[in-house]
Amino acid sequence: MRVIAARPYEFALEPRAAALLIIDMQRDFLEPGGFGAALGNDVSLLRSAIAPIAAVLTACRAAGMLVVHTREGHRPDLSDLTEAKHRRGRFTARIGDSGPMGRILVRGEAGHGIIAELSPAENEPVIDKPGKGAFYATDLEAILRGKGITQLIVAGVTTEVCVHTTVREANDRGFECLVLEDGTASYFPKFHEAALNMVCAQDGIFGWVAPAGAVVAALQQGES
Ligand code: TIU
Repeated sequence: MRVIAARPYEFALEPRAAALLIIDMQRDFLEPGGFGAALGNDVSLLRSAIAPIAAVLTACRAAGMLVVHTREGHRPDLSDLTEAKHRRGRFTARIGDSGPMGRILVRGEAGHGIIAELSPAENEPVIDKPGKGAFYATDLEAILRGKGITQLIVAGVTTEVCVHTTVREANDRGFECLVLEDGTASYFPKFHEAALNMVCAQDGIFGWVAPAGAVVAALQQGES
């Protein structure tokens, strides 16, 4: 067991029963010309999460922990895209339209890929999800249960959208979640802060919040 200094109190990490879950660190959200930009956002705001996630990723791999990556996106024929999601917004570029990184939020296109800095290793599952939550319409839960996972260290983007939805889904499924405060990011810094506070308020109503450095430090300690 490793003790991580966290809010609202220490998190008792059991590395063999824990996975690092990295949400949607895709070019479509972090680079110009993708889905995030099409929604009118300044995509550079998300880059602060990259280095903290990379540090935790290295530490989790060294500890032999399961690492799971997710990607939000749709089939090329858009058959898994709801009409409501497709229609929403008043922007010129929509999901499935062509942009500088290929068709927006479509599987197999350049923009759908995970950024080079956080490339999945060959043995790390990559979950393609059509929704905001990583459990909705995916086999994530089966994979986690099959490997005896009960704890999740959650990172990625954006804090109040796909990270939060996933943490809420995970919480109701009985997983203990620790969210990385610097390994998550939002196009809206105030939402980022509020979303993290919502996780750990009420003595941890959805889980715990900690900086990447606290996770790395705990993983580098010996067993206790
Ligand atoms: N728009 C926004 O903040 N997020 C998303 O659409 N998807 C994810 O958070 N991955």
